[in-house]
Amino acid sequence: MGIILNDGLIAGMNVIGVRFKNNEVYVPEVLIAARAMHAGMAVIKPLIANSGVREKGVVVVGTVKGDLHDIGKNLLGMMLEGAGYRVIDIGVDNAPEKFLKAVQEHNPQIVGMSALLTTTMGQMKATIEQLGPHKDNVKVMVGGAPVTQKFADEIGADAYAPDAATAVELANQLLVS
Ligand code: B1M
Repeated sequence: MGIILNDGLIAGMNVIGVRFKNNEVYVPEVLIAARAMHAGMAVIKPLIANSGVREKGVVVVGTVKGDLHDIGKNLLGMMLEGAGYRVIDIGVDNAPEKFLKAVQEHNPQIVGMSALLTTTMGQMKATIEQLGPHKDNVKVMVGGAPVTQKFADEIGADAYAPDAATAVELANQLLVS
């Protein structure tokens, strides 16, 4: 299972990421690769479910209000699922109230917010504020191209991950902290 996921699907996505950065492929190819990864994950999902991997915890993931970018967030969700988490994906363009509703409804250990625009990053702070007292019971992780560790510290997030693989490692650490 790990070989299919790590050496196949994720390795392929990493190749696309590098080529995209080098302007060797463009948005359509990135979208095609993301779709292929989704299709591959759908095939191996039942195997993950039956492989005896114990559910580690529940993670709510979503892109913040005003932001429609979801490729990175989807990749994060897939990698978390592959690592044994139950992922509640609330999609894109989520107002702080929507994150709060998802936290109340699903009682996750971690809520993960993604933002790809400098203009939408601020919604992460607004969401943490909206969580209010619920923030004591859930760890908040943030990520996305414009987000930095400094920004995460400033808004009171519990963790910042520059990529999906690091996000999974940090999720594991957050559960024991
Ligand atoms: Co947009 N876009 N886009 N775009 N887009 C960027 C982000 C931009 C940097 C392009 C540029 O100008 N160079 C720029 C933002 C500038 C800025 O604010 N600094 C930009 C812009 C301006 C816009 C529009 C405003 C363009 C316009 O309409 N004028 C518009 C905004 C729409 C909106 O959201 N309201 C727009 C629209 C779009 C498309 C719809 C065409 C499409 C999105 C399709 C989709 O997502 N379904 C799109 C795309 C594809 C991009 C680029 C080209 C690629 C983003 C991507 O998917 N990367 C992007 C340029 C770039 O990044 N080079 C760009 C691949 C993906 C795997 O990486 O999402 O970074 P990424 O995720 C990584 C990490 O960031 C991290 O892990 C992932 C994998 O390792 N990560 C997390 C992400 N979330 C995380 C959460 C975590 C932890 C890690 O914890 C919770």
